[in-house]
Amino acid sequence: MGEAFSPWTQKARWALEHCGVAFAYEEYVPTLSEPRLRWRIRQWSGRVSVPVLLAGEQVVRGSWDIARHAARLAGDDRLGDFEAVAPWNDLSEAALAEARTRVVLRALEDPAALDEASAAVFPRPLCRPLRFIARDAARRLDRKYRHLVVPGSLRVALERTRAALNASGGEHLLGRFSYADITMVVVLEAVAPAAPIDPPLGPATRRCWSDEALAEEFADLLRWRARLFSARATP
Ligand SMILES: N[C@@H](CCC(=O)N[C@@H](CS)C(=O)NCC(=O)O)C(=O)O
Repeated sequence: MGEAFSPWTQKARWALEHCGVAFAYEEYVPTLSEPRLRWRIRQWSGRVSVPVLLAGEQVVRGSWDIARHAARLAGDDRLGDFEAVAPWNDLSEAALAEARTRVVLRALEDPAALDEASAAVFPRPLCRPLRFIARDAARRLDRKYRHLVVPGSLRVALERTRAALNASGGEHLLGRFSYADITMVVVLEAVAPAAPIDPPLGPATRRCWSDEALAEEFADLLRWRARLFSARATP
């Protein structure tokens, strides 16, 4: 279960697909899907978040554990050495935490973005009158995740990615394709979203995710992503 637009879900889906693990994807709608998720993972209190993988009786929570699970099932090192990947995942988590709060705060300022979020749930004519529900959900997301923000993390992640790519031949962070590349490519969703998702981001939501100044400054990283996307199938 995941959110198609969420970089964490994208990490998990990409890892599963790269490892050839078959799975049935189910979309999660914040707040509305929460009771169903809690029931399925038998967790009645405390925070829940997605992605979550239900593998028989086993519940695998979070993109990192899902990627490790996928690698174990693949039985080889096609996602790389997870010890070497871990610092990249930490950078990615910090960058995405900052990006998420930025996206949520921008959406709160943008009625069109709130309505696009509602359109996933309500018929379009109801989105405007029910905008208060989307606003409330966005405020809740802000409260739930704000404490994770370390200002400047997004920029640090982009600068380290650039430096490591320059030092390793320009294509892969750890010399060959690994989960490190996946974790950092998805960070670029918060610069210029490009993940091929269904349904695609609406124009207002896309504005919330985009950062024109960073896109210009880190155009080399966007070109790196384009090369990776064309070199391999992405979820
Ligand atoms: N460390 C987790 C983070 C997952 C996460 O932050 N998920 C957010 C994505 S915005 C989520 O579930 N949001 C919906 C909610 O909290 O209701 C991972 O790697 O999967």
